Amino acid sequence: MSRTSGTTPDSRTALRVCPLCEATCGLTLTIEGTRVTGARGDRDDVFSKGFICPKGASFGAADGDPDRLRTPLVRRDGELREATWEEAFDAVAAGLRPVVERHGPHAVGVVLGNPNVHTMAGALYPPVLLGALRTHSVFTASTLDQMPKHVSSGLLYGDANAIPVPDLDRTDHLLLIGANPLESNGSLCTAPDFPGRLRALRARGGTLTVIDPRRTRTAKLADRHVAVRPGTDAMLLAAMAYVLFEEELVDLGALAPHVQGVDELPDALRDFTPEAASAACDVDAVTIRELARELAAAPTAAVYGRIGSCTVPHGTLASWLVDVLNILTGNLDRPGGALFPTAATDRTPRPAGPGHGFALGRWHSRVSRHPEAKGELPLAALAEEIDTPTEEGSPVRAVIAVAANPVLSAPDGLRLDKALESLDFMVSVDPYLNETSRHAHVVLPPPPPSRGAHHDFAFNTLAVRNQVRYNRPAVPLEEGRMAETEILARLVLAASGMHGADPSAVDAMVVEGTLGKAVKDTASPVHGRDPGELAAALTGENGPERRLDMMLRLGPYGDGFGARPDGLTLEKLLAHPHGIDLGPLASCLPRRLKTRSGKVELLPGPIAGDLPRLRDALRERPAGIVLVGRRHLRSNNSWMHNVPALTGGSNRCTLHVHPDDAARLGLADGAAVRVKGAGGEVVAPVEITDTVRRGVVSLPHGWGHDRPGTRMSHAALDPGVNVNQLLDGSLLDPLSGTAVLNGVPVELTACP
Ligand SMILES: Nc1nc2c(c(=O)[nH]1)N[C@H]1C(S)=C(S)[C@@H](COP(=O)(O)OP(=O)(O)OC[C@H]3O[C@@H](n4cnc5c(=O)[nH]c(N)nc54)[C@H](O)[C@@H]3O)O[C@H]1N2
Ligand SMILES: Nc1nc2c(c(=O)[nH]1)N[C@H]1C(S)=C(S)[C@@H](COP(=O)(O)OP(=O)(O)OC[C@H]3O[C@@H](n4cnc5c(=O)[nH]c(N)nc54)[C@H](O)[C@@H]3O)O[C@H]1N2
Ligand code: SF4
Ligand SMILES: [Mo]
Repeated sequence: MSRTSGTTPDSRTALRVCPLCEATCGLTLTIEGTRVTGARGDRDDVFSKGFICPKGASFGAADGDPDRLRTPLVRRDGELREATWEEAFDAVAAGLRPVVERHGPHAVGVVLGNPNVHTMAGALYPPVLLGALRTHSVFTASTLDQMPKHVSSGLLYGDANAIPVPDLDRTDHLLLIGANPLESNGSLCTAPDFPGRLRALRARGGTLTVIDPRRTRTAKLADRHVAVRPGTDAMLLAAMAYVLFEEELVDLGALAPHVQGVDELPDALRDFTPEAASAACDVDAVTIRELARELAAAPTAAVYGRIGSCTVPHGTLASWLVDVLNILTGNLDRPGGALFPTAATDRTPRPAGPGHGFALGRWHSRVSRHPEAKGELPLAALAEEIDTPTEEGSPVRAVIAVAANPVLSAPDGLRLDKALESLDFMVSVDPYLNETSRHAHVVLPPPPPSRGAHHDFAFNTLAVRNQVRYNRPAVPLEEGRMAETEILARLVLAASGMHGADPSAVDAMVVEGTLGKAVKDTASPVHGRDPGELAAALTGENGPERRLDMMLRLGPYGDGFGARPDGLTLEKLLAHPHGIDLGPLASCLPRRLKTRSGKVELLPGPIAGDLPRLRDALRERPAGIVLVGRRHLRSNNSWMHNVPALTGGSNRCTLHVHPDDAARLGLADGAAVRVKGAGGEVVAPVEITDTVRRGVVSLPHGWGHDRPGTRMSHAALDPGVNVNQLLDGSLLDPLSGTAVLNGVPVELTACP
């Protein structure tokens, strides 16, 4: 932090990595007193090099939003009232423990939302909470998002978190499926200035192909745009793999000795001829063949799929096929292709060899018997797990929601509203009183981001360049506020019958457990050492910092507690406020594999078992209109519509309709249209645009801020409608439990 001239005498600057999307741009904040009054891109940031987007530039406005809660709220006589932290945690302990004791651990549901991947607290404490509760009722935003990719990675590589990312800066050919990084700034591919990196790809002679039913800003940048019929990418990708075999274009390159199952693939894919896929996908067979040939011919290439390839009926198969294509063309794990990042806080790399593998369906949801995936049940099934009794097992009676707004983010919010209202107890850790937290008995508000320390545990494992950054709080915590790390540590204590204990005990316990395991691990740099001595050597101002120090030192670049003296420590990181660059992505197979065979398992059983369903889909061709989503650069899921600087203009909740469909259905631009789906109906203004293909309409998510009992005054002025009300939660990708949010059949009627 330093003083700057030119503004008021008490103005200064502080560095902070932006938590508002996955790009993790380094910002230089201007701070006057305790207020963040400006944000610009940090030109010295080792990763983002000065890039900033309009959302990052509004960091101060989002941080200083007057509607953010300042004190805990506790429900008394039916009303949420301001309370002290002590009262709030007393109420949490008193609300949760009886539910566990009376109905068992699974009666407590834990709901984790997206912002957890953007906070240190969200990375460090939920695993401890889940470990303490031992509940099977775990629901996260992943089952509205990337769970298909986790399942596919779990099956292929034995590690659900081993997600290859496209080597954006070096690839010659990028095939981008169902992603719109010009609005989203990228996802499962952390890359500050994604748009600039795509332009650089084209400038160096590379090619960009975009597959999307909408002609997005990203598609407009591309060499080729393929407007696929929503929900059919898995068939298109299967047909591309078919062509690779048929035309003898398969070449695994250096990966060949580490892959099993290649020989079984042609038979498994035999029905997916380009001609068969063509009708289902509405992409001509010639184009499908060209896409496959271009991929095989490129010196290096990467296939990358995101939301539009995940939140669809065959999301896991599509996610698997993305990697299959990378593997068959020799592009997995090689520079210019798709590689696994190595984050500074990753576990100690271990020697190659067989691992524990990945299992699906170790337990099932109570009502619809959905299999668990990665320890989670589908968020789309939360409402029924609360409101539907069964002969065996208790319904969910209490909910702990951390940074989650499922009433807007998940299917059928009206049903979820009722279900949450019926709970014995609910606690929300959330800065806002919104559509979901209004149902809580206790709301625990974290301070604004400027008041918290920051490290990207999750996104560094998905970044296009290995690097590490850490920021201490830009502004000190005010009297009466509590860091989110402490809130979650206290929540762990309250949920596990240790209410009132010192929250630092939670960190100490994790440190003891982790170091205890590390010293017994022959691959660890601290093998054989005394864990007590290692714990005493940790630096940091508080528990979370000590845990970060421990992870850095045990990690792949770490000092190994003295074993590699030049290695990374928290102290060293603090001496580099703009971060430390750890180099380009590098090959790491077979070391990274954790499958039982120790190989990439190309055709895993659950995938082979799901292929017949995809084969059946070749013959389906629904006649009606289908709905897809869209994101806007100045928005973020459900919670940023309260920042005036980021609303208005093109950031509106309108239904995009193709001119031909509008004419056929008698819909006028700006007029109201009734949209009806399986879960309900909404009325939205029509926006006629040929950026959507015929037969497809698009409505953004995260809107519908018109419920009573919320406190988001600006968002309520232009509430929009909740697109997820059109869904009834029954449509899922069966392997991953991910809700189908794209390619959903709807009916449109002009409103008089
Ligand atoms: N139809 C449709 N639905 C979708 C999607 C779609 O594409 N189409 N996308 C899906 C995707 S990808 C996702 S990730 C989900 C997101 O679903 P959710 O995670 O449920 O929703 P968010 O709007 O990201 O925000 C969750 C909550 O976090 C709170 N919050 C913000 N910052 C913090 C913080 O620092 N700490 C804490 N404790 N809370 C904070 C917000 O106030 C909000 O209540 O939505 C999904 N829903
Ligand atoms: N500005 C902004 N940035 C965000 C967010 C935000 O809400 N706003 N949310 C963040 C989150 S939580 C996430 S997960 C990421 C998501 O990051 P992206 O995946 O890049 O997000 P989207 O912009 O929704 O892009 C999905 C695209 O898929 C297309 N699509 C829909 N159905 C299909 C289909 O069946 N096939 C194909 N091929 N395409 C299809 C849609 O038209 C859309 O253009 O963005 C993150 N960044
Ligand atoms: S691109 Fe994302 S991380 Fe970068 S400034 Fe914008 S919102 Fe923040
Ligand atoms: Mo997401």
